[in-house]
Amino acid sequence: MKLFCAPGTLSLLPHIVFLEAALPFTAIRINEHTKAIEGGGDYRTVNPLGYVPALLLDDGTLLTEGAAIVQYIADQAPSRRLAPANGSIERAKLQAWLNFFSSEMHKGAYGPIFHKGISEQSKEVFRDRLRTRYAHLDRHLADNTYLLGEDFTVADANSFAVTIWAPRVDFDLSPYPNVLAHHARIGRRPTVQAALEAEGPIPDPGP
Ligand SMILES: N[C@@H](CCC(=O)N[C@@H](CS)C(=O)NCC(=O)O)C(=O)O
Repeated sequence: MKLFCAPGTLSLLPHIVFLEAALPFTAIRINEHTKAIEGGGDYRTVNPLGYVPALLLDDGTLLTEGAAIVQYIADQAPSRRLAPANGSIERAKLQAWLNFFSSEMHKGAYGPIFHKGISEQSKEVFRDRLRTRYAHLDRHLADNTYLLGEDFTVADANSFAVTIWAPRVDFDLSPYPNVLAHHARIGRRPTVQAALEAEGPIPDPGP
């Protein structure tokens, strides 16, 4: 399996999950801005949408969307217990968190703040949105070590992969101590450290 990545992006999420699952994969770096594939080629011939992450399966199937990719990886390594069983209410709760990070946090807030064409005034609207979403996450983490309770799942990796963007958009996480503690807890996992190192430094300009 080939995982298309770019430093500083959501590809960190499946990268962590692959290492947690202990499954073999090849990481292929792309330039997020030019869409050049390291080693040659244009990424848009792989994923016409041009964004990462994307997972190319050995049979040629291309899977996009971080939330779908990490559930697929988790299901390939059930003994690692990275996602509850399909069809269970716990799995639906996991999907609710993955969707929360994708729609409410990533596309609904972080993405617009990163966008260079957006005014500072508009960015503040999206920082406000982050405030309500992080307040919700903070309340949940007051009573839960991990998002689904006592066990690490792909949802915790998703929280880490988006929350790491906070300093880059000048978003202050200090009002959310439970989020900060959870972020630090996930960041101490050897797989997370290894994924960060493998993804490499964020080029200038960042995403
Ligand atoms: N819906 C996608 C969004 C992925 C996404 O927005 N990736 C960003 C990096 S975090 C990207 O590659 N942006 C470049 C582009 O859209 O051209 C997912 O959840 O996986």
